[in-house]
Amino acid sequence: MGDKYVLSGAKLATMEPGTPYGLIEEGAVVVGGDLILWCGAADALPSEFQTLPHRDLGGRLVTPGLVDCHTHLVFGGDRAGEFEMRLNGATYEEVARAGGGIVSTVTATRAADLDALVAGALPRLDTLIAEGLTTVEIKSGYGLDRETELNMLRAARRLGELRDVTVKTTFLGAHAVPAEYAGRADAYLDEVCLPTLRAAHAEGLVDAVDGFCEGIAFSAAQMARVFDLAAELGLPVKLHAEQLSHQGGTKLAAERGAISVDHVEYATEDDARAMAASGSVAVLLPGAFYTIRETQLPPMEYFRSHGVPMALATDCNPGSSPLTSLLLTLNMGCTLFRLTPEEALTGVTSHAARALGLADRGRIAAGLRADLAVWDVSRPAELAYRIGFNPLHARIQSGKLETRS
Ligand code: DI6
Ligand code: FE
Repeated sequence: MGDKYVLSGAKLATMEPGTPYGLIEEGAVVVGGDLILWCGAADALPSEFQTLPHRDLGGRLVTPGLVDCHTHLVFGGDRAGEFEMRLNGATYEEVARAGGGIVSTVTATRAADLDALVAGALPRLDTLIAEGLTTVEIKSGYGLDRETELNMLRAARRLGELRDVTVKTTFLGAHAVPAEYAGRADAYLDEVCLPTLRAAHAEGLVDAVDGFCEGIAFSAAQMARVFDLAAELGLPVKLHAEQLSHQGGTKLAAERGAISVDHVEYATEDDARAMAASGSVAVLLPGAFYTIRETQLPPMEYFRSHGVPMALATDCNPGSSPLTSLLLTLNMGCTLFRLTPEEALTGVTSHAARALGLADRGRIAAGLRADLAVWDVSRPAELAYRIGFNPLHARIQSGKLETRS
């Protein structure tokens, strides 16, 4: 077991249900190795911990370390040219149909080797970490051939070795149909996507399986085939569903017990019911909503009334969401989707952890991982309120405290 110490002089947003933010005004946290041993009101600190070294946080706010539960952090190239096209009037779908969009990033990603993919993603990861990130999900899906899909996942694993952060990998071979299989999506699944999923799983590269269920990508029936293999391999599933239109992906994902269903702007009340029944988290991605100038809001009221947990994530990707800030994501979740600041913070902590199937983080409680963020703010709402301001004071990953320089 590593260092044992007490964080004192802390205002704790534990994110434990029951009270707003699970707030403890004058709190303390006992860290032992990579775990939280105790947390609560400072005046209730058990005597056995009182002689440990104390780090006084001077009344700063402590939250769980932030979790970005939906990113495409690894890719080659960029799409600034496409950004310009859209501003000249083209829609996201038109750009995709004209051979741009996801497929153009595929070309750049195939041209990059493993080192180049890692080097390209590191500054994006470091930007997220500088805002208190402790766990991040990273998807494949810009290779769409065996070797490049495997390389993207290897790059994601390598990123987790290079930085003090937990990386969860997701296989997204069913992200788009590559040009060489245009009009032959099923053949792409049979000949490339499914065999590559088997190979990636055999190499220990896959923590979950995702897909893009959309008119410009894969149908629900095609996604069902990918999910069949995920089930055979014992891998959890999630889905990009109802982002641009209603395709029935949410129903399928819920039937398959998906850990999350993501985007969901066009989801219906029936979809919300199905997600509540399956315990799937709705992952809302305001960065993509903003970038493609979407106007259809996700059905937050149905998620609330049916008890579907809502997470927020960056969806960091070169096309629809070139966003590397979870703090800005909090602000966008509130301003664009009218989430409360508490819902937003829950969305990047406990609900984001749940969207990744991780029960050991996302809240501040004894027995959970000591992944924490310390902020120079006086109340939690300030994290969502400010735009373009980073108040991170320190990040604690697996019990190791790094003060921001
Ligand atoms: N939905 C998205 O918003 C991203 N992928 C997806 O399935 C877009 C990816 C891209 O445009 O590169
Ligand atoms: Fe995405």
